[in-house]
Amino acid sequence: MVRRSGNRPLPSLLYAILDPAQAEGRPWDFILHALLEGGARVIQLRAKELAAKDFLELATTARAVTRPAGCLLIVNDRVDIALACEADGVHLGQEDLPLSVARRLMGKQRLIGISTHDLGQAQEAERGGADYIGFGPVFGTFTTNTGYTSRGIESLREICQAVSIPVVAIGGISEANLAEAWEAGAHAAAMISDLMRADDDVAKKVRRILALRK
Ligand code: TZP
Ligand code: MG
Repeated sequence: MVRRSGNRPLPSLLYAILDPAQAEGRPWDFILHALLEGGARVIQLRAKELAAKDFLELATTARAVTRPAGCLLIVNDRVDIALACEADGVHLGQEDLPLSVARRLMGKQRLIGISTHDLGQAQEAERGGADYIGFGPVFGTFTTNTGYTSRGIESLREICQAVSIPVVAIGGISEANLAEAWEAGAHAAAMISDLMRADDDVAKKVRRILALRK
């Protein structure tokens, strides 16, 4: 496990989400290496369309390269796969395993992030012992149908003020607008499509993003 330091469970302003289904045919391992080369130090694996054994294979390969790079690996949705590949954490939505059950399975050392869409869910996740929350969709997104309208930057600001665990902004975040999310108080900004479908070099994109806040 990559150790986290003190009360900073997410050691990066960028929370990169690697989702092979959003990569428009680009090989996922190529994108993974580019993310690491660019300096991504938190990567979530999201693979809703993959069978468990294929997801595990992907996660195990990702673990082998993220560990030496000092990059946190978070598995989306699946506690079993997170444990099996020795990920640093799991990210759960409102319809996934309850936080209390996930904590029992994951233990105290591994991270648990919870997707939230309003103040009540954010506060509940914090009370329940989540290490961080995702909040969104902040902006419009075509990547997934969350069933929620865009929450906007002012709601993000409100959430960031209301909870003391890190907030990861998600939904329609791009290189062009992620500074707005940081400015609103988000600890990190999560990106799927803007990274997966980058026209230019993904490593260069990550470098440019991280340089925005140096
Ligand atoms: N949860 C809320 S919005 C979203 C998820 C998984 C999708 C984010 O994808 P993108 O491409 O960064 O808008
Ligand atoms: Mg989920």
